[in-house]
Order: sequence, then structure tokens, then C-alpha cells
Amino acid sequence: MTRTLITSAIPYINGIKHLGNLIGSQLPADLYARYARARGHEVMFICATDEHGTPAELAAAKAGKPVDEYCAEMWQVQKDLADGFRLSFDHFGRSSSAQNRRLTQHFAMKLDEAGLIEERSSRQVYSVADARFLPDRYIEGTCPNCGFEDARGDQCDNCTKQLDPTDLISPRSTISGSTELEERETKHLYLRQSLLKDRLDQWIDAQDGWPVLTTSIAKKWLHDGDGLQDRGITRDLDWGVPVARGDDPWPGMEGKVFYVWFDAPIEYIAGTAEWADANGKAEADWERWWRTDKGADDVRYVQFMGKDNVPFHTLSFPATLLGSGEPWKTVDYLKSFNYLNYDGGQFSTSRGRGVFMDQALDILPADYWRWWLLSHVPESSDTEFTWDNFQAGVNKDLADVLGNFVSRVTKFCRAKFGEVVPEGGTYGAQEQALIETLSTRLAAYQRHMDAIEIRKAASELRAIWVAGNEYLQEAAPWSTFKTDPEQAAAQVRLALNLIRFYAVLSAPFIPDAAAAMLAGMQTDDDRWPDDVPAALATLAPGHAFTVPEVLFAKITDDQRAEWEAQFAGTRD
Ligand code: B3M
Ligand code: ZN
Repeated sequence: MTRTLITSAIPYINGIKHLGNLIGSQLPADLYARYARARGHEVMFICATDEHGTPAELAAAKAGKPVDEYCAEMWQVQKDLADGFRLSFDHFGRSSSAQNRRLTQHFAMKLDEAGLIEERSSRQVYSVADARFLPDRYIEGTCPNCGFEDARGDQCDNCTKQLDPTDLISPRSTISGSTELEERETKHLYLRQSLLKDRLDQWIDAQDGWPVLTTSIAKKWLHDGDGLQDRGITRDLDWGVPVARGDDPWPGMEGKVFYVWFDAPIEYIAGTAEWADANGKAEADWERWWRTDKGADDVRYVQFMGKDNVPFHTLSFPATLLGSGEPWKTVDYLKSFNYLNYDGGQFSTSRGRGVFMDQALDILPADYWRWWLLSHVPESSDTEFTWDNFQAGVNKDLADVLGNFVSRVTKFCRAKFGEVVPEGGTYGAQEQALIETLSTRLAAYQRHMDAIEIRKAASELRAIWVAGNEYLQEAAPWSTFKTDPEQAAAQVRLALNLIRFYAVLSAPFIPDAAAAMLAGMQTDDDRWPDDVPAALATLAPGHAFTVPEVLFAKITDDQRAEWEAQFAGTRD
């Protein structure tokens, strides 16, 4: 059996994510996990909250709560929203878990044993007004590479360059806004990534068919300028994984924690260990996904993330894994995304601009969002959410095409033959032609899904829905019925079977509607249609069904206008 390990970038704990975050990793990862399971793979799908670092500290301070309490609460909020969007994680973990603490400290020890850790005294930015060292993210200034004025100390959001805070031109504290910053002496651990440059280069070259977006970013940071500098992996903070050498203290590092970007990707592994612990499994049960000496050599590991996360996953995290000298599983395919914009600008968490996951579910069911977002996923370029476009996509694809097909077929059958699959007639030339079209399109759909070409897969699925509608229009059982009821029975039988077929193929995109369609057809046979003619004969004459409730209500112009106005400003 094919074994597929899937991880989504783990969202920061500090607040509810917007739809741009959702479509940038978790939702496409879920699509692929559902598809892989449907194709019979053994799947391990892991996500978690990214809980360390100053974003968490500051958000907790703002909420007036101890940081651990804040994180526990926000984990639950994010978990409930993930459930609301039907994200089918095998485990939704926490980077603050004991498992992650242990593994992070373990990796640091192994890297040290391999001679890849160096203690360095450095001068760090200290904010006099805030009376603390400022973590990278809490210093903003002008990017030395592209001139963007709001570049963060760790990375420029405009050109994606990884930065050190001291690189910034005109730096300021984002806590107080103070520019009274000075450099003070502090000691930190550095991961000597520069020693791993050749190994990483070879490792990237050995990867097969990665998306251009992924390899170009990775190669750029390996070869342009200072992409692979040694990196400080510890910070002067309270909240995080305490610096330790395995189970032993690390002299001189008391009171310091690992850098959030050091422990966050390790949580992919730790999250799998959390899954094992939560389900009463043994250590071997998670290790078989992650240790190539313990069974993971036949695992295919696929990662999902936004393009800003690519350098950390193509360089920093592999440096941790390869540098440890232990046989850890590294990523086989890294799927990265561009940005989804919101109505003429950017989605923004800090400015509360756009639609957030909780708000989205307040106004419409998950499938509406899943379909629109996945069929417009920013794969080859940034894309834009507008209410017009959203209304058009939902109404046309979901209501007019898929929903209408299901309702017409089931209602016509109920009226003429009752709520059972009708008997009689045979499939003729029209039916054979449809089956041929569907076979060709199904093969293309699978090809695109296998390749994680999500937009192409979505348009193929849409075309598969359209083919059924066109068949129905041409076959016109309501006319056939008047002259040849037997033939009309065969047509309706085929169309009822198409509903089950559509449910199975569509489930990775719209799981709730798919479940409603299967429930309507009173079947739990959701086997993937390897053979189209056989799949379209699954529901035999005499099989009872019920007419499902309206699957998708159209978005009215009034609703669109109302939401457009409601979300025009910023959330408080
Ligand atoms: N939390 C950034 C983000 O949510 C970061 C990802 C970590 S993946 C290990 O985009
Ligand atoms: Zn820049």
C-alpha cells in the first residue's frame, strides 16, 4: 500500500487565520489527504499550532492572559475552526508539546555532536524603551534588498529575503515604536548551515519534479549572496523550548529558548508522536513515518505551504534533519503557493482586513468556501478574492451545475418512477458516449490530483459535472418518458448512478455535499471508480433513495452586497 505523509505549515497561535492563510496551506493539504485516502493510500496528515516566539507572548499580553493559558485557548479555537472547515488532520498538535520539547532538544544535541553548533557572542538589538532584547520579528525597518519600508527583522515580506535585524535600514521597535535601539552583547547558539551548503545543494538537485516556485526560491537562497549563512537558533525569551542538550542542561544558555523557526518544523515529527501518544500507539508507530531505518523509506512525504515559508523548508529544516546524522525522512514533494489577495489589496491579520475563518463559517457552509478557494488557489500567480467572483463561482458551479443536476434527476425520478432506481431499458449510444467522456476526464482528473495541480483538477471536476448536465439535456428523459418509458428508466438509472459517482469524485473538494449526496442515494459505497461502466452500475434497479435537500443555495445579489459592505472595513 502506498504510504503518504502530509504536513501543512503550522499556523501561528496568535489569532484566527484569514482565508488567505487557509488556502495557502491547510486547505490544499486537506484536499490532497482526502484524495490520497480515497485512492487507498495509508495517510498520515499532520498539522499543529505554532505557539512559540514573541507573537504568542505579545498576543497573550494583549489579551491579558498568561501565555500558556492563551495558547491553550487559541489552540481550541483554531481546532474548532479547522473542524468547521472539515480539515481532516490525523492530528492537530501543538508545538509547545512535551514531545516537541524533547525532539527539539534532541536535534540540538545531535547537531552539536556533528560539530554543527557553535556558541557565539553576538551583539543583539536591545530596546531601551522596552527594556528587553528585541526578537527579529519585533524590529521593522527598510529592506536593504528591495527598499520595502515594513520589512521585518527576520524576513522581508516583499522580496522574501531572509534577514537579520541588523540588516534593516532605520530600524524601530514594533512593540513601542521606539527607535532608541542599541546593540548589546549576548551569547547564542548558531547552526553552521554554511557547512551544509553542498549537501543541501545536492539534496535539492536530487529532488524530482518539484514546482518551479519551490526550487527557484531554494536555489536563489543557496547561491545568491548570503542565502545560507549560519543562523542563530536561540533567543533571549521566556516562552519557548528551553535550550538544552538532549536531557542535559547547556551551560551558559540558561534562561534562553530555541528560536521558534528551529522548533516549528520539528513539530511535524512531534505532532506525529503526539498522535501516537493520543491514540495509545507505540513509538514505532510514529517512527515508521519518520525514520528511514524504521520503515519510512517507502513513505512519500508531501509538504504544503505559502511561498514565504519555502526557504525555511528547503534549507533550514533539511539542515536540521540532514545535519543530525540520523536517518530522518525528508520531504519528497514541496507544494508552495502564491498569495490570495482580498478585494484590491492584501489580506492582513494585523490590520484585520479580509474575511477570517470564523466569519466565513458564520455566513456560509464550509463547502462553498472550499470549492471557491480551491478552484481559485493561487498556484501559478497571486489571485484575488472578490465578492462578485465568489458569487459567480458558487452560483454557477455549485448551484447551477452540480446542485441542479442532483435535484432534477431525483425529483423527476420520484415523480415518474418513485424513490427507487428504475428498472428496464438499456444503455445506448448516448450513454456509451457519456461513459467514454467520463473515462477520459476521470483519467485527467486523477493525473492532475496526483500531480497536485489543483486548479486543473478543479476544472476537470467541473467538466465532469457539466458532462452529466449535458447528457441529461440531450437525453431529456422527461420527453423520452412520453414515448419510451423503458428508455427513460435507463436514462434515469444512469443519472442516479452519476450522483453517487459525483459524490465520490467531489468529496475531496466538498466533503459535506458529497456526504449528503451519498446519504440521498442511501449508500455508503464510496469506492473510487477505477472502472467507470462498473461504477455507473453500482446502484441496481430497485435500490431506494431519497431526494436530498437543496445542496447549494444561490448567493443572492442582496447577500453579496451586504457581505461586501460588512467586510469592507477592518475587523476590530
Ligand atoms: N507559523 C508561518 C506561517 O504560519 C509559520 C509556519 C511554520 S511551518 C513549520 O505562515
Ligand atoms: Zn525586500
